[in-house]
Amino acid sequence: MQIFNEEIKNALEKNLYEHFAEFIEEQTLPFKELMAYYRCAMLEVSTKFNVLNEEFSLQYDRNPIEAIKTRLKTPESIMNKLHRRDIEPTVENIEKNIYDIAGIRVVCGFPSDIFMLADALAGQDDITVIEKKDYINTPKPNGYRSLHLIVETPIFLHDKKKLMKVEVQFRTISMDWWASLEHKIRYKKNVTITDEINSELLLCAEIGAGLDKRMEEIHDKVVKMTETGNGKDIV
Ligand code: 0O2
Repeated sequence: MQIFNEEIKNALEKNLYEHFAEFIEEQTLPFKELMAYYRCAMLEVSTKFNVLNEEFSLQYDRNPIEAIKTRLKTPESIMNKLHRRDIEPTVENIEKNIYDIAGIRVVCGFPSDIFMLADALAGQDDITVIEKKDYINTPKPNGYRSLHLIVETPIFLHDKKKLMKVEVQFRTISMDWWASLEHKIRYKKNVTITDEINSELLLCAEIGAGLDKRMEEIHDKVVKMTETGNGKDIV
């Protein structure tokens, strides 16, 4: 009986491994291809921001963008997201259900630059905005601020055009600084984040938002002074 059970177990395991090997073989190439498409889409959109920054630099002598960061979601993170949503892990399902595989973070000097750049991107005739989450006018309860857009952009392959989704997160320097540190603090292993820590994080986010507002007001004042010629010597 024992030997019989062992045999069944071995057969089942063999079957499982064979299935797994088949799955990897079938999905690896299409998965790599899909990730390459997302990488191209990410390049397309980040080039658009570089062009906008260059244009502003030439026309208005200023750069609204402080930094552009790009990242492709890792296979592990994609699998976790599918698992969380109870979606079968196939390449088709990844493309159909996950919108933030290609991610671009645009870090700006002032909050108004964020909305100006988002409008400039949305206005381009090859871009379609699929989703918009404005966590600047309506911050998350924990204090998180950013403007998130999911856009669709075409990539041109040798024989076809493919529409790919890209997530763009727009933040000011202070929003980016807060989000990076909050993420580090919140995801420390084996630590429970208390209400007190949450309140402190929220307070820091609010201080950051206050500073953004004041810096923007100072900037506006200086721009007005230069426009009227009033502040030549002061600026
Ligand atoms: P990663 O590695 O940064 O991409 P969804 O992605 O739509 O299923 P959700 O929460 O509705 O889930 O999306 P949302 O609100 O658009 O936020 C997604 C991303 O925004 C996160 O990506 C973070 O990058 C950022 N984000 C959102 N909320 C917070 C926050 O409270 N703190 C920080 N630091 N970042 C936040 P991922 O998927 O978490 O990871």
